[in-house]
Amino acid sequence: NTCPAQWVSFQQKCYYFGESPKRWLQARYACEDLHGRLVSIHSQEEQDFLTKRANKEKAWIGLRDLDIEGEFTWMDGKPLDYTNWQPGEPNNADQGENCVMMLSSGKWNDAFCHNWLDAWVCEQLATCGS
Ligand code: 2F8
Ligand code: CA
Repeated sequence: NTCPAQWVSFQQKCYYFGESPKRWLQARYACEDLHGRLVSIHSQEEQDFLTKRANKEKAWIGLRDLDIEGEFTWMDGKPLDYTNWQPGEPNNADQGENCVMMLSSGKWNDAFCHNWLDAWVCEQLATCGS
Protein backbone atom coordinates (compact mmCIF):
# COMPACT_ATOMS: atom_id res chain seq x y z
CA ASN A 1 0.00 0.00 0.00
CA THR A 2 1.16 3.50 -0.81
CA CYS A 3 0.46 6.63 1.14
CA PRO A 4 1.09 10.28 0.30
CA ALA A 5 4.17 11.99 1.71
CA GLN A 6 3.80 12.64 5.44
CA TRP A 7 1.09 9.99 5.79
CA VAL A 8 1.78 6.70 7.57
CA SER A 9 0.59 3.35 6.25
CA PHE A 10 -1.09 0.76 8.50
CA GLN A 11 -3.12 -2.15 7.15
CA GLN A 12 -5.48 -0.74 4.48
CA LYS A 13 -5.36 2.90 5.47
CA CYS A 14 -3.07 5.91 5.55
CA TYR A 15 -2.91 8.12 8.63
CA TYR A 16 -1.89 11.73 9.13
CA PHE A 17 -1.04 12.98 12.60
CA GLY A 18 -1.93 16.67 12.69
CA GLU A 19 0.04 18.74 15.14
CA SER A 20 -1.51 22.18 15.43
CA PRO A 21 -4.12 23.35 17.94
CA LYS A 22 -7.64 22.91 16.64
CA ARG A 23 -11.22 22.58 17.77
CA TRP A 24 -12.97 19.42 16.59
CA LEU A 25 -14.69 21.03 13.59
CA GLN A 26 -11.48 22.73 12.48
CA ALA A 27 -9.71 19.38 12.72
CA ARG A 28 -12.45 17.81 10.60
CA TYR A 29 -11.99 20.48 7.93
CA ALA A 30 -8.19 20.19 8.11
CA CYS A 31 -8.48 16.48 7.32
CA GLU A 32 -10.86 17.21 4.44
CA ASP A 33 -8.43 19.80 3.05
CA LEU A 34 -5.84 17.00 3.06
CA HIS A 35 -8.27 14.77 1.12
CA GLY A 36 -8.97 12.63 4.18
CA ARG A 37 -11.31 12.62 7.13
CA LEU A 38 -10.99 12.39 10.90
CA VAL A 39 -10.05 8.83 11.77
CA SER A 40 -12.61 6.08 12.40
CA ILE A 41 -11.36 3.20 14.54
CA HIS A 42 -12.60 -0.34 14.03
CA SER A 43 -10.24 -2.71 15.84
CA GLN A 44 -7.92 -3.05 18.79
CA GLU A 45 -5.00 -3.38 16.38
CA GLU A 46 -5.85 -0.06 14.77
CA GLN A 47 -6.29 1.55 18.21
CA ASP A 48 -2.92 0.20 19.39
CA PHE A 49 -1.23 1.63 16.32
CA LEU A 50 -2.86 5.03 16.88
CA THR A 51 -2.11 5.08 20.61
CA LYS A 52 1.56 4.47 19.90
CA ARG A 53 1.81 6.97 17.06
CA ALA A 54 -0.11 9.71 18.86
CA ASN A 55 2.73 9.61 21.38
CA LYS A 56 0.75 10.59 24.49
CA GLU A 57 -0.82 13.60 22.85
CA LYS A 58 -4.52 14.15 23.29
CA ALA A 59 -6.03 13.98 19.82
CA TRP A 60 -9.39 14.45 18.14
CA ILE A 61 -10.86 11.43 16.36
CA GLY A 62 -13.80 11.12 13.97
CA LEU A 63 -16.46 10.13 16.50
CA ARG A 64 -19.24 12.41 17.73
CA ASP A 65 -22.80 12.46 19.02
CA LEU A 66 -23.68 15.88 17.64
CA ASP A 67 -26.95 14.83 16.01
CA ILE A 68 -28.56 12.68 18.70
CA GLU A 69 -27.25 12.81 22.28
CA GLY A 70 -25.70 9.46 23.23
CA GLU A 71 -25.68 8.15 19.67
CA PHE A 72 -22.05 8.16 18.61
CA THR A 73 -21.32 7.94 14.90
CA TRP A 74 -18.07 7.63 12.94
CA MET A 75 -17.03 9.96 10.16
CA ASP A 76 -16.71 6.98 7.79
CA GLY A 77 -20.37 6.08 8.37
CA LYS A 78 -19.54 2.53 9.50
CA PRO A 79 -21.06 0.97 12.62
CA LEU A 80 -19.61 1.52 16.08
CA ASP A 81 -18.16 -2.00 16.11
CA TYR A 82 -15.26 -1.23 18.44
CA THR A 83 -14.97 1.14 21.41
CA ASN A 84 -12.13 2.14 23.72
CA TRP A 85 -13.81 4.41 26.27
CA GLN A 86 -12.00 5.49 29.38
CA PRO A 87 -13.98 3.99 32.31
CA GLY A 88 -16.74 6.44 33.23
CA GLU A 89 -16.90 7.86 29.71
CA PRO A 90 -18.76 9.01 27.76
CA ASN A 91 -20.31 11.15 30.51
CA ASN A 92 -21.52 14.16 28.52
CA ALA A 93 -20.15 16.38 31.28
CA ASP A 94 -22.21 19.55 31.75
CA GLN A 95 -24.61 18.21 29.12
CA GLY A 96 -22.32 19.51 26.46
CA GLU A 97 -19.67 17.00 25.39
CA ASN A 98 -20.33 15.80 21.85
CA CYS A 99 -16.91 15.21 20.30
CA VAL A 100 -14.50 12.41 21.08
CA MET A 101 -10.79 12.60 21.76
CA MET A 102 -8.11 10.07 22.55
CA LEU A 103 -6.52 10.70 25.93
CA SER A 104 -2.75 10.25 26.33
CA SER A 105 -3.46 6.60 27.18
CA GLY A 106 -5.33 6.19 23.91
CA LYS A 107 -8.61 5.74 25.82
CA TRP A 108 -11.55 7.80 24.59
CA ASN A 109 -13.31 10.70 26.29
CA ASP A 110 -16.21 12.77 25.07
CA ALA A 111 -15.23 16.43 25.34
CA PHE A 112 -16.46 19.86 24.35
CA CYS A 113 -16.16 20.23 20.58
CA HIS A 114 -14.87 23.73 21.17
CA ASN A 115 -11.90 22.57 23.23
CA TRP A 116 -8.55 23.20 21.62
CA LEU A 117 -6.44 20.08 21.25
CA ASP A 118 -2.88 20.08 19.97
CA ALA A 119 -3.35 16.96 17.88
CA TRP A 120 -5.85 15.25 15.58
CA VAL A 121 -5.69 12.19 13.37
CA CYS A 122 -6.84 11.88 9.77
CA GLU A 123 -7.21 8.78 7.63
CA GLN A 124 -7.63 7.97 3.99
CA LEU A 125 -7.73 4.74 2.07
CA ALA A 126 -4.39 3.43 0.90
CA THR A 127 -4.14 2.92 -2.85
CA CYS A 128 -2.90 -0.52 -3.85
CA GLY A 129 0.20 -0.81 -5.99
CA SER A 130 0.82 2.51 -7.76
O1 2F8 B 1 -13.22 13.13 34.97
C1 2F8 B 1 -13.45 12.98 33.61
C2 2F8 B 1 -13.82 14.32 32.99
O2 2F8 B 1 -12.70 15.19 33.12
C3 2F8 B 1 -12.91 16.49 32.58
O3 2F8 B 1 -13.96 17.14 33.26
C4 2F8 B 1 -13.57 17.56 34.55
C5 2F8 B 1 -13.28 16.37 31.11
N1 2F8 B 1 -13.59 17.70 30.62
C6 2F8 B 1 -12.82 18.30 29.73
O4 2F8 B 1 -11.82 17.79 29.26
C7 2F8 B 1 -13.27 19.67 29.33
C8 2F8 B 1 -14.47 15.47 30.92
O5 2F8 B 1 -14.73 15.28 29.56
C9 2F8 B 1 -14.20 14.13 31.54
O6 2F8 B 1 -15.33 13.32 31.41
CA1 CA C 1 -16.32 13.29 29.10
